[in-house]
Amino acid sequence: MANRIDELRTEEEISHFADSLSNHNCLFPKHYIPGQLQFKFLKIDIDKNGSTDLLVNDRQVFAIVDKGNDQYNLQYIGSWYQERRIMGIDTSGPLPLLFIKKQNGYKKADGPQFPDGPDTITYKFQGFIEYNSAPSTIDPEYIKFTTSPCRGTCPVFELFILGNGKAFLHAKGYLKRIGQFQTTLSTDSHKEFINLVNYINPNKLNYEYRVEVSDQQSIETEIRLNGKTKQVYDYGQTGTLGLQQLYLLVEKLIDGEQWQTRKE
Ligand SMILES: [Ca+2]
Repeated sequence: MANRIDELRTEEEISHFADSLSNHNCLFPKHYIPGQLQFKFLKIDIDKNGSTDLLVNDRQVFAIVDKGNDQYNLQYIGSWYQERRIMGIDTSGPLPLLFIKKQNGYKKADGPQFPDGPDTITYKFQGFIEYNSAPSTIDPEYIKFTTSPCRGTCPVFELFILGNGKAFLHAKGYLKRIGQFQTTLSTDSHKEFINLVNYINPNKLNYEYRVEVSDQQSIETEIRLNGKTKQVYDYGQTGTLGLQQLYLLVEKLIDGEQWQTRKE
């Protein structure tokens, strides 16, 4: 069935549609090309669910994904600090693969230009993620997340999740509940969590990621999986697309699970 993306024809129509989905007011660099809006875009079914989605490969690289019921998600590939560029697309497999170049560091005119080299990503777990052709299905023994305070209102917490789905939360600041809590993750949440942890392939991650900009929050992730412990320090919380997905899931678990106050 046709959707609103099928109806988009021109750059102007796409930019208006994207702006209506975004709080950003600088999605397109209008001031770089006065009076003329030009960017590369592609209509593609990025999640292979039968409905057309849109990829835009410009100063901001993003997709607009049809979520059904006339709802659309704007999904950035990269961030303001870490630019990506789509270099090619392979649609021969079950899900399209995007070949990208990524930049590491703060985006500025005299900054580094894509020193990190190529990567392959796909759309999975409701977002973009580094492609893993053979994810394992091992239950992690535990995972621990620790966030640092920041100058603003970043949530400060320690979250400890055991392989059996039991979770312990020490909520320290800027969360709707403060204190010590525990829960057992719902079956769906637990399964989603384990699938994502396996998909990001923790042992292949760097020990440290860092954005070159001040006043960001850091998060430390410690994963015990398949007899190995991996620690990842991520200043700026944009280390990889997979880690970003994991942090979003952590946010969802803290907000959405039924937490009970923990008695000492
Ligand atoms: Ca689709």
